[in-house]
Amino acid sequence: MIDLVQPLLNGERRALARMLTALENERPGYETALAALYPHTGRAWIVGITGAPGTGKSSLVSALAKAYRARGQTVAILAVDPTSPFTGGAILGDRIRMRDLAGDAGVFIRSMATRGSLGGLARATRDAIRVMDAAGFDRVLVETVGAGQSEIDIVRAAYTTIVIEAPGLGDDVQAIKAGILEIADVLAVNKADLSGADNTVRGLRAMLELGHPASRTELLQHHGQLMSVEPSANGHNAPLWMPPIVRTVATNGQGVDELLDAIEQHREHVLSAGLVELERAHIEIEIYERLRETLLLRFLQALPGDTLADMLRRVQAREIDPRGAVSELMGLVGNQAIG
Ligand SMILES: Nc1nc2c(ncn2[C@@H]2O[C@H](COP(=O)(O)OP(=O)(O)OP(=O)(O)O)[C@@H](O)[C@H]2O)c(=O)[nH]1
Ligand SMILES: [Mg+2]
Repeated sequence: MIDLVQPLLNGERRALARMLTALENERPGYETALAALYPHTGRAWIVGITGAPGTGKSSLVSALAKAYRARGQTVAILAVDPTSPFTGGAILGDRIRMRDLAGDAGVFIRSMATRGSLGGLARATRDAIRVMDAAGFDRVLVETVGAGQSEIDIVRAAYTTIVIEAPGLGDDVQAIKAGILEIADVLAVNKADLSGADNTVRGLRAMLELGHPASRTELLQHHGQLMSVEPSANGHNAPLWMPPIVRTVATNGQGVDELLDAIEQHREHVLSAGLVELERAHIEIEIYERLRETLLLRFLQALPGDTLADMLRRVQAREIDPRGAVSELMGLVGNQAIG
């Protein structure tokens, strides 16, 4: 695997593709190669695109990629599908949708489906983003479907998150999970050519005004304008970002330039408000997750035979309470599990 590192850094697509396959399949040696690539990461701007099935994520991602190419920037696209057990039909559809990007050396497209656990997918996604970053792409666009914890986990690796809504999916705006709205840096109302788009925009605006942190914080008079503020680490008050709502028609490109502008404005905002802090927060989350996983694994490996099964039975039989069970298990394994 390690021999893929240099060609990948030189921008060889085959090396990039092989590295992504290696990390997806956890092929021996992939971790060493990832570690060698890590110092070359931190340059790409990572954009997460999420939303309910069929809202037009893939169409919008390929339209965005085209718009970025028109501005001279290179783009890698990672389509993550937590619902599909293997690379199946949905991905084939995406291939067709993204066909007009084929043959452009400034665009790289890759899809990834669930292998084992969702946690495993989130980890593989992070790694794949890093590999694309190291390969030198200016922007990495990560598409993920759904509504729940899985895409929130995936989107945590992004610097700018776009949440896509569309009218006419029977998906009432009121039903949007507050959680998904809270992770949005930019809201796109796609399929703006369909009737009902105005309602979707209105609903989103109402929810934003009610629920967004930028509208909850104190409003200060600043340069003759009302804006909300948050204290930043350097002691200055940086303006809070209020997610803009952009109407798009992915199928004809309408609004796509505006969406791209909104992403770039958010990027400027993050760069001026402190990318260092955002990155530190991402790293902290990742390290905690990896530690938790590693420690748990070691602990379970250190437990003798059916101790755990036996303990579960005793808890169910009310012989011991769950807290007592954990404490007894800890006593059994002691420090050798984490040594
Ligand atoms: N009328 C209209 N149709 C659109 C628009 N954008 C996408 N579509 C259509 O909506 C359907 C779904 O588009 P996709 O881009 O596959 O949506 P997606 O969110 O990636 O779907 P999944 O990945 O399956 O969740 C396709 O038939 C598109 O042609 C739009 O702006 N207007
Ligand atoms: Mg899609």
